[in-house]
Amino acid sequence: MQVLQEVANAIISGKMAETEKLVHQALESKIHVKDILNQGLIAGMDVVGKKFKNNEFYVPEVLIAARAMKAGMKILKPLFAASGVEPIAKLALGTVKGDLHDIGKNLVSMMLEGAGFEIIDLGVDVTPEKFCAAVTENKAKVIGLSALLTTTMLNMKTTIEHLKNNGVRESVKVVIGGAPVTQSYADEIGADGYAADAASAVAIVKNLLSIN
Ligand code: B1M
Repeated sequence: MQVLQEVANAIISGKMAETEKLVHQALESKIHVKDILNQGLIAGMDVVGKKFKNNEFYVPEVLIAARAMKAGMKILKPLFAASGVEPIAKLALGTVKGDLHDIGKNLVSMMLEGAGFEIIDLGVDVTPEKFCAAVTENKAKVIGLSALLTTTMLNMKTTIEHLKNNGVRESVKVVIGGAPVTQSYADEIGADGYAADAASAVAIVKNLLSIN
């Protein structure tokens, strides 16, 4: 449908007011909320993720696109329950204990939200206990750990150990990322996945949850 392609294009070019106008237009045309979400907002963020991965887009373009996506989401969210739209899965994200860097984590959060996940953003300087509570209390299916310092990436290991010691490791997938983190570190500490950037994080989480 033409209007859904226009919603996606508005997101790709980061036009917030245009996105809002088109989402309202799509609703007035009686297009299903699910289609506006999947073929409009999510389709747009998908292209943004690919362009970011290919270095066609940089951080500012992604942030502007995410702002447009969030504006569209704000209109749709109150309609989700009545339309039977369920988030793909609940995911808790945070920057590990001792670490205050959150720009990358926020990008990952936006891309995952744009892909249809419900995000619990735990913020920065997140203790292993808080990550664990996101699983036991909020029933997160995935936890995402971000670290930007060689000193704090060690707290990824501590967090995984804490999950193990509290008997919840088997009930959650753990994905890690951040500039100093590597696949071999993920293997070493027993994480389920490692993502080098925000777009790969979406693909890796979907893969871990067997979502195509
Ligand atoms: Co800090 N800092 N910083 N810093 N900082 C770095 C990381 C550093 C490399 C700079 C340097 O020395 N060249 C260095 C770390 C050295 C090291 O450990 N090897 C450093 C240092 C030392 C420090 C302080 C210790 C400085 C000091 O006080 N002496 C201090 C530590 C504070 C603390 O955390 N306790 C500190 C503080 C700060 C600021 C507060 C000033 C600020 C953070 C602001 C904020 O985040 N709100 C800051 C910044 C901005 C940086 C640099 C310049 C930029 C980081 C960034 O945002 N990159 C950084 C140097 C650099 O990288 N050029 C530096 C952009 C962002 C989009 O990329 O975060 O890598 P990134 O995220 C990517 C991927 O890594 C991945 O996807 C993202 C998008 O593609 N990714 C994930 C990230 N998390 C993921 C999670 C996933 C999957 C993918 O799954 C869950």
